[in-house]
Amino acid sequence: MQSSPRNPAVEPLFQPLRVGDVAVPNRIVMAPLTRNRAGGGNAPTELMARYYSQRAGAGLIVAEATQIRPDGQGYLYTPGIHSDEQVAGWRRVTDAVHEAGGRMALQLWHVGRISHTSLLNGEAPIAPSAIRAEAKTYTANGFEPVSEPRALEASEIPGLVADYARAAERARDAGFDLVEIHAANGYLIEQFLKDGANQRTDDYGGSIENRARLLFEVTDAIIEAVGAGRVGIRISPVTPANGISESDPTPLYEHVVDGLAARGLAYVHIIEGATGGDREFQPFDYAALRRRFPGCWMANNGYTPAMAGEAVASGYADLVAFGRSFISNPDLVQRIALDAPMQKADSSTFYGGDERGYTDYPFMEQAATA
Ligand code: 8OZ
Repeated sequence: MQSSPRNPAVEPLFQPLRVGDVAVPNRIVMAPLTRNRAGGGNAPTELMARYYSQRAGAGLIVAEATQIRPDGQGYLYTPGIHSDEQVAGWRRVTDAVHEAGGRMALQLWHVGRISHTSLLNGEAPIAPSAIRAEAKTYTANGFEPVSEPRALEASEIPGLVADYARAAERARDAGFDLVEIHAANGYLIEQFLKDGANQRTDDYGGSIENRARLLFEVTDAIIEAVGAGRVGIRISPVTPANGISESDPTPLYEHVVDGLAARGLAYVHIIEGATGGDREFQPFDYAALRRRFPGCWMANNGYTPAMAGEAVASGYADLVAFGRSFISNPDLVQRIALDAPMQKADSSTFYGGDERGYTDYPFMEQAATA
């Protein structure tokens, strides 16, 4: 059935592909989605294993953003990948997804300045420069403005890079097929990249080469740990998410993508426009950027199945990531193949809570008999 979908416009999404070292049966990716349902010690739970295994029909699942170390956390109840308990929790998740026939990447995250002292034992968040973001985070007191960060010392950077590599090793030990470096949405790596957040005067600030230095040091350390064929990265050249800004994104991202191409990364995952919002937020030539990268190109942001089919047919994208529609349609791949109706996602249950709005969205057969 999946090899001959009812709607010819989505046929290109059902061609298998190699993504670095990993073979995927279709081009439909579950986007990383923060759901704030980790358990004690920020470890993944059985409920999370159920949620992800329900969605194993995806060509690839990119698990939610996961902090690489304690000061990488910016919101309550997000999972980590720095303790043995967290590795054991993720192992139950990847086992469940693999048993259900799926493949899974872990998104490696450090929030940088998008955090609050109450989540960091009273310490200030770290950032390239001591510039507070115009952004809110979610703490025990609800939504609160983020705290003023402190500028990371250059001497602290080797330890940070090593912690990214250690997290990648732990992800491999937890059974993930790939890791995805989170270099998007106004978090730490993007704070270094973009001039609205980086005013450093050392080797990590100023020129494009310097602002991209942390990204490449992290990428190289992770490649060393798990191999380039198991590493992807997420970027968002023009997003305003979490108060980030860049005065000249085109040359910055040409430099970034050229460096990623030279390193043979498995994939680049790109958010077009404003994250979760306007695709046309700011003009940017995504097709020109894509032509600089020979590996797999994963497109994201507001794609319909027909748009995704066209993006793959045209050669622009190899994979397309879907977010909201995967929340409310665990069998999204089958629904796309059958041109079946889509269920709408309830945004009131996106962040935090229990199984409601998480693992209780019906599959098609259930929906038909409900
Ligand atoms: C929504 C809420 C909290 C975090 C991202 C990790 O934007 C996130 C995130 C999304 O990349």
